[in-house]
Amino acid sequence: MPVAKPESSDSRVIAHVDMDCFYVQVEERKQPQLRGLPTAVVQYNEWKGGALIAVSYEARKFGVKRSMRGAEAKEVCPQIQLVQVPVARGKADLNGYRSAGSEVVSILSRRGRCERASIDEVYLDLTDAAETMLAENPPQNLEKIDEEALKSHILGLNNEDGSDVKENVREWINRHNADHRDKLLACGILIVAELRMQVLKETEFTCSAGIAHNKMLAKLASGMNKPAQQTVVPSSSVNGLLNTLPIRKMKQLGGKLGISLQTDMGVNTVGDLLQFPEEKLQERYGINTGTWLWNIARGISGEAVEGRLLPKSHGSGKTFPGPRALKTVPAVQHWLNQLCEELSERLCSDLDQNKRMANTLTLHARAYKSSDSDSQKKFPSKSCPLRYGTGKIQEDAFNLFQAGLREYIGFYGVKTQGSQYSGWGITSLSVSASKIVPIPSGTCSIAKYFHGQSTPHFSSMQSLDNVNAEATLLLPPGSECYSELNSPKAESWIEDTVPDLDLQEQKDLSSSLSKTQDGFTQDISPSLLSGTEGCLEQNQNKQERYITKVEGQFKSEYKERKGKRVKDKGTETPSILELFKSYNPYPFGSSLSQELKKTAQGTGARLTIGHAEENEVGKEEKPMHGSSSRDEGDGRREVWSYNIDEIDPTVMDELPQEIQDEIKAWVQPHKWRPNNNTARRGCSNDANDIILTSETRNVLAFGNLPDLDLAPSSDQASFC
Ligand code: DCP
Repeated sequence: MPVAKPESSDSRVIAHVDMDCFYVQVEERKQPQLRGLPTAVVQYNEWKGGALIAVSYEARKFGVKRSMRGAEAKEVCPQIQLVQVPVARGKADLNGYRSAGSEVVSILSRRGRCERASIDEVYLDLTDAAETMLAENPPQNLEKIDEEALKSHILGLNNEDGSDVKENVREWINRHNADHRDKLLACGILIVAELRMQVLKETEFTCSAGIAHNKMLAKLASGMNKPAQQTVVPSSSVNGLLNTLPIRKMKQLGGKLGISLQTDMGVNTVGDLLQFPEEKLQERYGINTGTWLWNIARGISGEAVEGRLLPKSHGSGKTFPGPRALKTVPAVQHWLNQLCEELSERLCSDLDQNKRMANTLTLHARAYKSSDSDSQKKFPSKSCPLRYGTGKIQEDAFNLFQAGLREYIGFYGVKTQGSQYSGWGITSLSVSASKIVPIPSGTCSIAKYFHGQSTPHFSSMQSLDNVNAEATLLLPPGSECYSELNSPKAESWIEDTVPDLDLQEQKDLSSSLSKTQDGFTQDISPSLLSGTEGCLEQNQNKQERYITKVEGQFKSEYKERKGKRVKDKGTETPSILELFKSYNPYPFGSSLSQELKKTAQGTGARLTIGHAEENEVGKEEKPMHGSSSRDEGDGRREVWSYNIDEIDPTVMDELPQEIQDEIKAWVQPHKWRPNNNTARRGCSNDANDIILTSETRNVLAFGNLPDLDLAPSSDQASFC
């Protein structure tokens, strides 16, 4: 339910910027010969010419609409140019559009707080910039006003008497007797016009904008005059705008609340709400929602522009309508693997570029049962803590799917394995990564981390226990527990996810899915998933430690995925990578390693450090088919498995001297082994492998993690 937020200030200047026929513009930039022609971007499935997802304004003049398929569009506009959306992994690849959106965001954010609301929409809080302009160079003093600003549409400005529209706008901007709020909006007009011109110059994209005192009004205005125009909502025009506006057009009123207002209260336009006292609305919809409704009827909304240039979540999804529904587990697993691979790539680049990590993996699906009395039953969304690495994400997502399917079909009544049709079908699948947080700056460097510790001590059994217990904390979200879904313990790590999308997001999501009912694929834009809540409210400190721990591993994976070899930087301190490549990790000579080995065997936690060529690393990335566990046939489950290139090269130098010495002593003989450039993953008895406990893993890759409030280590046995 929406919550009322009082206006933080009655003099804000907020803009909502929306790109015009965005995907078409991105394609036109790639193929300039398309400019000026009626063009549409179509989905990947070519059936009947593919579903249209973006239509140029030239094509719209012929009556081409997004709801059409290519063949239909050709009927109304034979000369239409149909461009297929880029494809990767058998589905639409939106990366080009995402980065084009980022180009725009980086320009718009130059003048104020900027919130990326979707792949092609941005909110800006320009209050400070407007106040500064008003103080230093007020619009009433301007002799020359930019042409783009003069083309603005100012709601309520009377243009019907045959007067020069641009002249009217100029007068409005230049007014000396305007109140403070209108003067600020006048500044907003100039700033937004300038920004839009900047976007055009630097990206070749046009956009439209709404300028008002709050987000709600700015959003309503931005679509009123498209393409390449801006619309302004002075406070005096708010009632006029809202009075006749259909209630369902308001953000958050597209769903159940809007329906209830229409059917229960007879409210069809926002203006209709004005007749109800606040108390009456509160009585019917609760205090908060009642007040929110009372406010929006008057154009009041205190929602702040969040300073967020990056998406709140990442998602990858695909629909399988009609006969394309997925009807076997292997078919689902195949597509899940594709979606997870894409998700993982995006998580990698987010980490690399923005130093952010996601904490929750969620699987959503839509399904049907062929013989079903309970056809309303929804496929339950499931979440678990997110483990980085494509293989792990694939494995976890598959297990979430299996857990969801068991619940959907009935625990005993379903065969979830094998390729036989079992009476169900999946019509859409998506995976998302949410709860994205910046890596805490203070824990980015292990050296800094150690400096923060009072007793960095690793060799006592006590610290081993701690670390093993930490391993227990980290393991269940991943492989172990999911391999035994029947185990209550295992299932306890998979949480039902009730997507906490706001109503608009739900609407967007459902419309984005339903829009492609007859299409083939539909990618879910990041913003659509932004409200997804995960399951595990981990203590923040634990999360931060977890983040710190996986960062090193993940950075390496990212480098590998990009095909880069980590190179020794000559005169710089030797990297741990090079160290491990030069030494043979066998036999286990030191007391530490023996102790660690013993502990590892006892707990099932082990780390395989080998000498991996890039293609060997690639093996790690291959989708896991069949069993979701990683039993290696020797009764021990592979828990921590790292290839040598997965070790953060900077880590060694940051370790306490005692650990450095011990590790060096322990790996020393390896350098004399022949053939030390290859390693076989998962063969613990192979001489090229090193078996380590989670402590050494932690020490090598991330630093020790003392003082954790952890499950007793005995839990680990039950997982393994
Ligand atoms: N999009 C999509 N599938 C949909 C709707 C939209 O893939 N069902 C993509 C293509 C659009 C982009 O999202 O170009 C932005 O969507 P908008 O709704 O903002 O529409 P456009 O930008 O295409 O046009 P407009 O100028 O009307 O905003």
